[in-house]
Amino acid sequence: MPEFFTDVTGPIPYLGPDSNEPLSFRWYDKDRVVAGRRMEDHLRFAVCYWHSFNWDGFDIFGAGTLDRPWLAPGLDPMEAARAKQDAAFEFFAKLGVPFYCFHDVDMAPAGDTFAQSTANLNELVERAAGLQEQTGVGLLWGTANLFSHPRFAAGAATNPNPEMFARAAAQVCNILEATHRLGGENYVLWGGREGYETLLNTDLQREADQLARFMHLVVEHKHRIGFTGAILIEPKPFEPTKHQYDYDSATVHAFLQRYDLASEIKVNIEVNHATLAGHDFHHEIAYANAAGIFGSIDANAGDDRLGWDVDRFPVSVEQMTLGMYEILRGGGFTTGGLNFDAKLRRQSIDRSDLFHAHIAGMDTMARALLAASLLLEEGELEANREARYAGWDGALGRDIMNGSLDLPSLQKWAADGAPDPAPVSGRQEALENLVARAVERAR
Ligand code: XUL
Ligand code: CO
Repeated sequence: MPEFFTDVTGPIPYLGPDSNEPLSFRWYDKDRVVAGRRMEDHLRFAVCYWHSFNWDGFDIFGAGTLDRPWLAPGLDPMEAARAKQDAAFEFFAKLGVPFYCFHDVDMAPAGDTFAQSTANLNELVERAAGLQEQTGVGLLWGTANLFSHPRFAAGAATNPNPEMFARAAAQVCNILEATHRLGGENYVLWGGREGYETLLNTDLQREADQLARFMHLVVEHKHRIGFTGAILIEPKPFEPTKHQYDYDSATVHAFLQRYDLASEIKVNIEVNHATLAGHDFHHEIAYANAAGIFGSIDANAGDDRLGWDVDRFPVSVEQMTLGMYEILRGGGFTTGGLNFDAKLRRQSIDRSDLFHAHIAGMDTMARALLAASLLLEEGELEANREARYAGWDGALGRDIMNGSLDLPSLQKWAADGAPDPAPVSGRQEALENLVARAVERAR
């Protein structure tokens, strides 16, 4: 196959923090053991097919700017898809990532009929299986695009027309089976248009029931075909719809409990979706861990002054340290990983820009891992947290929590002359200094 990224030999080497070589890792040293695990196994990086290979830089104001020859109009769609696949796997291998992620339509062109689309997908999935074997790159997750085609304008599972539901289910059946065929470690459901624009035409109750039915169908089929990966929902509060049903981790958790799905489905948390929901990234992880539904991460970044999904590559070590800290505190990834659901800026038109973007993201996450594991190892944050709640392990705390004290008993406790409880410092600034010191010292 002809090379596409001819300027880069790869695999990108680790040359250490003092390296001036732009095409090198300064922090991501995949075999280095951190907190008992190789960096590569901790971070489980994945490149996403859609932003990197299936997007030519178009936005709502203008046409594509990027050099993606397989997206040019008029090509034979299957030939173009093969060229795209070759360039994608060449990139994964040269970058040196263990995983990738894709939507059905990123890899395979839609045919004139559903049967033709299925045949296209199956052919390219077989080809991907061969490329995975050749390169050693695995599939972190597959997913269905149920939002781009005009038929899904009013939603897929939540569409007012059951025929659209059926069409979406058929599509998911194909790509779930393809994900299984490719040894995918997870299957992701992003409810792209599962939401509403106006309540004036929307039946909330029906749409929630439909969405749950859809999820149950996916879970049933996962077990039927013996797919052992995790099913993950990716929360997002809005965009494209005004109100998305899978708003954030807490909303998704409530939905899963309401429809008896909490033991079957977890969440794929995306940084920029968390911030759009008005949360910190690490809040979403901590919530998911506390609820037992943490799955995987879409690593990217928003922009402090822009209220939409800009999907930048992550470059803030501080922000990512707090996220990695919550991930490590929860025990680290099992089937999940860090998928760069991030895209180049429209002016980054050199082929090598895709390498620079991923190197920045991977080094940022590697530094964040080092800082987070230093914080955990030194243990001051956890010791502080434990000391702060120590009263709950004493007699009063235990009796409140085990139900042996009712309101009148607590009234009696206060009336019997218990001393007024004295507030203690929350020490926020001191703790923030601990984090800053770890970020500075982590090597
Ligand atoms: C959209 C988004 C998607 C999902 C997969 O905001 O994040 O790319 O990750 O459909
Ligand atoms: Co995403």
